[in-house]
Amino acid sequence: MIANRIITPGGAHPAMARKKAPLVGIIMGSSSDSEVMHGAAEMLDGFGVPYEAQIISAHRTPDRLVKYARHAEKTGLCVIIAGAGGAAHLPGMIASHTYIPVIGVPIMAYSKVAAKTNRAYLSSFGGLDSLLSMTEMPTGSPVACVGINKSANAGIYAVKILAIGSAALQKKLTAYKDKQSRAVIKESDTLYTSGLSKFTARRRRLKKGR
Ligand code: AIR
Repeated sequence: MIANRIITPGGAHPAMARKKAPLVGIIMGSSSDSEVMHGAAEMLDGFGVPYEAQIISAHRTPDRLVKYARHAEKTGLCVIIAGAGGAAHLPGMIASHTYIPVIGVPIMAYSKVAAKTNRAYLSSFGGLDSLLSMTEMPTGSPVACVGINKSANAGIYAVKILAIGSAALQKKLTAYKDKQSRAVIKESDTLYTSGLSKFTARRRRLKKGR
């Protein structure tokens, strides 16, 4: 059972009262997705939203997928972020098994091991296969979907869903947006004063130094 999702002016999400119990479930089809999916975790960390992460494959562990849906409802997860590459059925299948909203992260599958052995190491369709698997869900079983590898956006979107019931998260999201705007304006000021050539040269230098 999910605890009463009511607005608590000035307070945290009501479910947060459960001693940092996870509110978001991050799942991925393979350990090879973890690098990409880490972006969602970082975002949730930034907003102080507790989450849990697991590997569930719709094809390799189909029974576990059904069990996870039950587990998610029992734990009281409010949002599930599901990432998978290739024939990415994980978000859709989880969504079919639960009322919890699911945000899909299409992943451009990449294998370092395969790259070393010269086998094909990139998804033949550059992640589009995965994206379409998520967005083309049949009517009645929707999945929200972010761009290819854009797990950070999935994290922010999960926070936005949770913010419906949390004035504290609403405040944090507003501050996040303000910070973003200030950073862009600052960059634009620098560009304006230094000129495009100098600005670009400096940017290239900084990128190289990374
Ligand atoms: N995958 C795993 N089970 C079902 C699917 N669609 C996906 C993973 C990963 C890709 O297959 O989500 O993106 C390649 O997985 P691996 O384990 O071969 O690296």
